Amino acid sequence: MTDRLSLTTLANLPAQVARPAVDPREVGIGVVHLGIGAFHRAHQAVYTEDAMAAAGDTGWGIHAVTQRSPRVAEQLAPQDGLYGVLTKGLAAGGSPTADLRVIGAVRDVSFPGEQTGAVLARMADPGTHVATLTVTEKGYRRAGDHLDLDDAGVRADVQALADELRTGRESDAAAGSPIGMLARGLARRARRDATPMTVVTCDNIVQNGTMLAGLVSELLTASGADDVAAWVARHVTFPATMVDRIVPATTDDDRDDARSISGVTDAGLVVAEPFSQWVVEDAFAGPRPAWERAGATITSDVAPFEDAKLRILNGSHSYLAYRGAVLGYRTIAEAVGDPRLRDEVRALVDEDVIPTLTPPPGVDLTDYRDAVLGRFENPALGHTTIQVAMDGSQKLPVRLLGTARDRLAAGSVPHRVARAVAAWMVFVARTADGASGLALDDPLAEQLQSAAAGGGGLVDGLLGVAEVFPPSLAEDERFRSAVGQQVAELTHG
Ligand code: CS2
Repeated sequence: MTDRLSLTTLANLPAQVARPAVDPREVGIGVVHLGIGAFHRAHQAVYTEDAMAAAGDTGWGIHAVTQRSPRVAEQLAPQDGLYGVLTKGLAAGGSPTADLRVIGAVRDVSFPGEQTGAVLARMADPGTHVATLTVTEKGYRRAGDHLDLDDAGVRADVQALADELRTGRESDAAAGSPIGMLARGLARRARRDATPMTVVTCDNIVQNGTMLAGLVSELLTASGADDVAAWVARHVTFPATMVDRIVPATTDDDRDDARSISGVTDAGLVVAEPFSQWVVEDAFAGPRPAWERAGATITSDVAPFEDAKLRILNGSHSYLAYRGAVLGYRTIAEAVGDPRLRDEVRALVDEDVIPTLTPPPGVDLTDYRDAVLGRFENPALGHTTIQVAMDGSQKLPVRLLGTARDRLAAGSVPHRVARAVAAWMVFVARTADGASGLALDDPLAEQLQSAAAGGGGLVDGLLGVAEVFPPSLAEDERFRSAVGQQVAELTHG
């Protein structure tokens, strides 16, 4: 049996494994992170560790919180919070490269089920200055543009906060939602030292900062905590961000690869591409890690970066995922390797997406498109089409429908976006057929499948799902007929 990665075994790792950039034993906690999935471990945690090293300031360790299961907490606890990032790329000659680096920035991990009290205490601690979030699109529990106050988890958090107000006693009842955890933590902070705080959402959502500020305020108001909502409005900021790094689900093969490099077992390993980018709005309420020293861009206007990334990268990713999965491609690299799909995705970007964008400073959008497609080609990543296809009901509006809306407003019919939407519809229909081997992993799966199979037909059925298609788009005849035409082509063409 091999040893487990830990502070004890760290010293014995072979030289080619990069050690934490700062000594984990010297790191104090300054950040709370909600949603410790693979993406956080390969992205913000790396920037934060590098920032601590560059600035010589070890006060920004991370107290991370899992979402629904204690799994990551159980993986990292025996490893003293350490885990590896296995970066898989290609050398100049085309041979695969795999670099392993151990990250030590995560100093504590809690599972909200039992440890809500510890997380709320951390959020209220005046030594904590920043909260970050990666909870995925569906983690925000939205209904349209608002917080879904009918969601059971959100209701539990509203109740917990309302009880605190009524009884005057702090409640450590298990958090039912990330927004609830955040709002309850901010309420506790407001009542204790009232030190300002910055809350940084790192999910792929349009105007993510403003969106999150709105949801927190709605939860506080629904709980009757208007005074806290007023304090948050004055003392808590919610910068917008653009985050980018391709981080596929870790497989057993990846863990074997890492073990053969390091000689130790790492249950918390994550895999990533070499590329990484983070753009954060310069809107901080107090001290923060020197993320710009680690390569992040801190800027007054994130929108052009965010729009380009969501519409070009994520829009193309979803396109390749739905088209690719239906055509039997297992990975994104295989899908983009099909010249027909590659041409289609380029046409989507050139004909529909780029005309809606303002280039970020210093960025040529055609070069950006090519760089993105080059990243998708990375064969070592093994990023599956089915992983990217997940949660389409949450992703489509962000990645594709804004482009459609802008094109229609400019008087053009977005045929290429219509084809992407059609690809999703065909994918949804296929998942109902047990023989296809495709499953629909989506919070609205049942609703989508019954809409797809309803008497009105696939296109009308799915366009009628208001959680995905706003009425202004669903009722636009130009869009409806473009989608209908594309579904026909993809089904019979
Ligand atoms: C992907 C993204 O899973 C998906 O839907 O499109 O997670 C993508 O890999 C990242 O946004 C890249 O930054």
